[in-house]
Amino acid sequence: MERGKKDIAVCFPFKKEDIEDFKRNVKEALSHERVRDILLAGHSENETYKGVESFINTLSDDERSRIHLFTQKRIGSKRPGKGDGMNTAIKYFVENTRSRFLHFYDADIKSFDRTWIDRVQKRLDEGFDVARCFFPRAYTDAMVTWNITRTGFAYTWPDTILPDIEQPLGGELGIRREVAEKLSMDELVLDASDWSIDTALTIAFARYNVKLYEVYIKEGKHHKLYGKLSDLETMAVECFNVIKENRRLVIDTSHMVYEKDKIESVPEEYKKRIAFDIDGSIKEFKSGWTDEMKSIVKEYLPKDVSLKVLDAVEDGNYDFMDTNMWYDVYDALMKHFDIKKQAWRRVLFKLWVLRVLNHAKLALKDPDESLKSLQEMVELFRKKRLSRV
Ligand code: GDX
Ligand code: MG
Repeated sequence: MERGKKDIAVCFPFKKEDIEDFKRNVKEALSHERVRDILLAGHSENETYKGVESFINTLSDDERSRIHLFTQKRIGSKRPGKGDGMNTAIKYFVENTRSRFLHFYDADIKSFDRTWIDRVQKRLDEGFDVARCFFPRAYTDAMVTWNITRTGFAYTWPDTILPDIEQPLGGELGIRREVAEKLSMDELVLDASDWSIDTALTIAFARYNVKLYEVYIKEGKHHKLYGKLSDLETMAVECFNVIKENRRLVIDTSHMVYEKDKIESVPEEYKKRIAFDIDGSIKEFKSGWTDEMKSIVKEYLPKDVSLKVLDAVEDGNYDFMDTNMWYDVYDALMKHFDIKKQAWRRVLFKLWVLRVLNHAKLALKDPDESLKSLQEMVELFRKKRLSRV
């Protein structure tokens, strides 16, 4: 660790958060001897923004002068969300600060402390261009990561390192100034104003062939929890769509340096924890089907899949949606999904719910086997796409 320098900017993008958690995280970052700038990129001048503004007014002159509080600009063309926040911060960093490194952490993390900055920065100091965190997660959690993103990367770019990235959606990462400069001019990234930003950044790092390190944060990311799977509907749809939109992009990572920490063992508590309400999700799956949604299922999914999905609407049986079936569904979604149509967005979400429920059943019965099945699913996607003519 280089001592005596203040050369890091830490950004917390935020929307509506518990102000006490947020304040504690800002204080942790401020207390780090190498942190020069704190960028607080708010969604709007809402209650959280006002709360953090009052908190800043209680700080010393030195601390106050290092904090930059602003609201996000309208940069991308998708839904105005976290991506506009991160992109506003990247541009702000490039244009208004002199720090050499930019770190991002979610504002709602309860387990964040200054050692996370050390652990990320250690790899940047070693010469990596990007260091991103990954965490132990419940075996029923990370369902967008596994069933949408890692599978999507394996489907679209099977011969790259992209499907191997542990947590390609993680919002905790550090980058060098040179990488930030490139990102601030990258159309694909700038357009990703919604939840697609994390995927867009991961794709950008692969395209730039950065030296990438994934840092394992063994104590885990404790943050505000989801209640129902429907809390993830927008995220699932937006994360899928950005892969579909960029499916023609040619990416070659054969010369890319990519290293990650080895995971020694996953704590038992993570294996059995259920990340969402199973019965509530079945009810949710069965409700709200319109004729248009049913027609989409009939018209665009392979016949054997569509019959089972339409039966499931009546009986809630999700046993068929295994990893093989999910490949056929994914293939159809990649060909036909249309984000502009509400019925399509709902169908994608419902199909994903069936996959998640199917996985959760296995996770409850045999956690280790269920994790293996997710890893095998990514390899299955990869193999099928590599062997296509
Ligand atoms: N400026 C801004 N604008 N910040 C936002 C917005 C927005 O519209 N929406 C969310 N945020 C902030 C939020 O306050 C928090 O600090 C961070 O972004 C993450 O949001 P949160 O609601 O805690 O998302 P969640 O579900 O925890 O997802 C995070 O982890 C996912 C993952 O690890 O898989 C988030 O970083 C996702 O991008 C990521 O996919
Ligand atoms: Mg969170």
